[in-house]
This record gives sequence, C-alpha cells and structure tokens, in this order.
Amino acid sequence: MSRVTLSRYLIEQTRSNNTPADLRFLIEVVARACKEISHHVSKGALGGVLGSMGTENVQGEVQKKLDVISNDILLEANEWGGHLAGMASEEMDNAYQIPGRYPKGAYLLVFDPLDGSSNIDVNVSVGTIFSVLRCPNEYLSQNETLNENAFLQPGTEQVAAGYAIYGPQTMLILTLGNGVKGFTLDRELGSFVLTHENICVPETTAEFAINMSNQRHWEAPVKRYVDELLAGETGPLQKNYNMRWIASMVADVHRILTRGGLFMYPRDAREPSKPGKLRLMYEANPMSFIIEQAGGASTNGYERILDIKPESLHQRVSVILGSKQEVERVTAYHKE
Ligand code: P6P
Repeated sequence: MSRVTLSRYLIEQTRSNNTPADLRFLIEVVARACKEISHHVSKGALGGVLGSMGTENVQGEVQKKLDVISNDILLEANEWGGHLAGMASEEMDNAYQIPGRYPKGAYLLVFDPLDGSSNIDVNVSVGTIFSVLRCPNEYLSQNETLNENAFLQPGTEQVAAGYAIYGPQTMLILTLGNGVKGFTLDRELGSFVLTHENICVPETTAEFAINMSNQRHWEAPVKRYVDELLAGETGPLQKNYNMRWIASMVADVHRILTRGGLFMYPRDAREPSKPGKLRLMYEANPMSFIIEQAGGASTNGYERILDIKPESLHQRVSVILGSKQEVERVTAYHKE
C-alpha cells in the first residue's frame, strides 16, 4: 500500500468534510515550518545556533538563539497565506498582527516555537507546540488591528492542535478533533509520512513524570500522591512505579502518548502568585486536546484544563495529564 503523506491525509479529511481547505492549508504550512525548524535544530553547533541571545522573553526566560529563529520561521511561513487573523507565541509579548500587505483569514495560530529549549545545548529532544482557534466574528477585520481578546477562548474551542518533536526521529503529532495521528519525517522525501494511525493513551500506567526537586514546595494533594507512588507495592497503590523527567514537555508527553504515564507540573510555593509554570494557551491547551483525543485526561487538579476560560495570553496553569486512571486519582485528592 502506498504511503500516506500528511498532504494526502489532509486532502482526505477535506473530502470527508472534516477539514475546511483553509485549515488544511494552515496545517500544511505549519508542518513545512516545523521541517525547517528541524533542519536548524539538527545542525547544532555546526549551525552556529546554539546558546543564548542574551535577551529574555515575556516569561522572563532566557531566549535561546533557536527560540527566536523558530519563532521567526513560523511567523514568516504563516503571515502571507491569507488563512490567519493573527498569531500569538510564547516568544512575543503581544499578538502578531498580519501585515497589511497580506489578506487575513478566519483562524488564529498560537504556538510555543521551541519548547524545552533549555535542552538544546545538551542535545536532548525539543519540540514545537501549536494550537488553532477560529477567530470570533466580532474580531474579524481586514483593516483593523486584531484585539488580543480574540485569543482568550477555552481549549474546547480548538479546531486543531499538534506538536513536532525533534528527537531521534522528527515526528508531527496532530489532532483535528477526530483522534490523534502520528507522522514521521522522511528526510529523503521531505514529507511527513503517516506512521501512527490511531494513537491511544493506555488508561492505566506505572510511570510518572514530575520534577522531584520541587517536592518541598508542592501542595498537600500532590505530596500525598507522589508519596504513594514512591511507596509502590508497599503502599495504598499496591504496585511499583517508574519515574521519568526529561524537562521537555513535548518529549515527556510524547512518551506518555506512546506508552502511557502521568505528567505533572503542579503549582508550588516557589512563586505562590503563579498558578503553575506551564502556559495555558500554547502548552497546556494543545497538549490537553491531544491527550483527551487519545483517550487520556488533563486537569489542573480541580477542573478540566480545556474548560478553563483564559484571562490573559500568557496565563500559566498547573498541569496533570496522561493516563485517565491516575489523572482522576490525583484530581480526586485535590477535591477532598
Ligand atoms: P523544569 C521547558 O522549559 C518547560 O516549559 C517544559 O517543556 C518542561 O516540561 C518544563 O518547562 C521543565 O521545567 O522546572 O523541570 O526545568
């Protein structure tokens, strides 16, 4: 059977009326930009792109050269196509306005251009995370500046989400709201090829991911739950658990999509004013959409992440996602 490329998959989705042509075009453009980012990431020291810019982003985080390069690649790839009303990124304080010389479209693209970039200099997998929303009619205008409030929609409004992971293979994981597909980059062809037809998160797991160095800062429900995980078969969960923490959300989530697991980045006492470290719009929401579409679950400890009504573009959130049974357990502890 001939191999199904991303382009063919998207054409077939359009034919089955699941994916409007301009959304198909959007995904194709984002995928092409991810191929270019993969090219730069894989050059490493040979490309003169490692290390920091000596600047900070809106999060107050040091910007790596590749953060900025990746952000620019996504902006330049998407701004001219006529499918977007605007863009927003972890690397930019404000929403990106489509230049007046280009037509505007009906979608909003939100992304973390290079998540986990602190891992780049040590050659550990990183990735690009993206989320697609419709621009509400009241904000659609060819001539007026896009109001940032257009982006402040709950994750349930996403029409597509995905990530590219730049690891031993470069893969694109995509959901259009009808399951999760995986595409592997064939560098000889230059195409993403469908290799994972129907990705499903196992409902149970014996593996968890959390940064244990923050243990003393966690709230009681998380401390209780992790203590039970560490107690293994001698404790109430009556089985032994393994732990992984890559400190690259794309890589940790990809492992969970592949073999199950639980990912936690809970709020902690280090910065009590912040509800968590990870960003809602371009990390938690797209990853939660993907995880739920794959049969998993995702909460902030109290409510479904996809139901959260954003109040600001760079809003942070606690994240507990992965195998449904464990997400439900630790969420129940928060509600006791
Ligand atoms: P820590 C990467 O900077 C990131 O945003 C996620 O990709 C990752 O899960 C998390 O932060 C790692 O945080 O505090 O363990 O370095």
